[in-house]
Amino acid sequence: MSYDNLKVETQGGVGIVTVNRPEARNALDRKTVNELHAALAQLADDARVGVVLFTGAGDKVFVAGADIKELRGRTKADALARINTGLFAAIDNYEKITIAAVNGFALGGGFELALACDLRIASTAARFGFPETGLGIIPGAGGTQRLPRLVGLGRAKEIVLLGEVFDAARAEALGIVSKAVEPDALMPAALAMARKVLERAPLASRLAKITLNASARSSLDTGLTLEMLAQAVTFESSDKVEGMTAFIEKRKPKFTGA
Ligand code: CO8
Repeated sequence: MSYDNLKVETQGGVGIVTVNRPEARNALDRKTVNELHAALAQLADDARVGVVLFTGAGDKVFVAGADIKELRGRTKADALARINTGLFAAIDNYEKITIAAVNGFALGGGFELALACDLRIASTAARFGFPETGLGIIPGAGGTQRLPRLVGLGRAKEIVLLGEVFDAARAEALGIVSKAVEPDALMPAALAMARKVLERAPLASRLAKITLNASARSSLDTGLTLEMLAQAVTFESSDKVEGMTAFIEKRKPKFTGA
């Protein structure tokens, strides 16, 4: 596959998707959104890939949100067609584990892209914020829903209603990112995070992601039932036998995902 606005590569079991529109500070226009869908499909089909990592090209910007020049002409029909929300729902529900390596400004839709990922790590150069209310819109691609689930309603209201841009240290203190590292250390640290995921049983990780996501979307009883059913699946898996046998035999497990 070839892309105009993305770089897509694989390293070990990690698919690395770099948003690359420097002239627009990596803003997400319709074409980039379509390319991100295509990249997700390509990496979903690649059996070698277990983790997909998103980052931005350059050292200043992760993703500067939606393309404002394009967004200005959008209508309610476009919003109802889920152009933006559909992408982040696809990432949230993606069958592989996702990591946002936030290398710079993550504003508006860029912040929402990071929020849709399973794990987030930032460079100390990263900056986060929702400028939307200053543009006459709301963070409407998950921002008003995923952020409060992560940081609580009070903090989310402060971030959305004041629209202030905040740094990586505050993002770390709020639990938005796991940690903030020096810019040069970001990709090595993000890849190390990916490798930790890859060492674990893929089916178990996938089922854990599904049940964790459900915790924010369903009642406790429904979530606990789903958890029980997911565990029933792991109990019948080869990876469960391998994981426990390896523990007893004092060796590293060799998981197959089955
Ligand atoms: N859209 C379109 N063009 C942009 C965007 C953007 N979001 N951000 C920057 N650009 C363009 C500028 O217009 C400028 O173009 P030109 O050279 O033709 O004048 C060029 O990039 C450089 O911009 P700056 O000079 O501002 O660059 P700086 O390095 O000084 O600043 C910033 C970088 C801080 C990122 C700054 O550009 C900025 O604040 N950008 C706007 C950020 C913003 O308001 N984002 C929110 C947009 S609304 C949104 O995201 C709704 C969410 C929808 C979900 C989308 C999911 C698919």
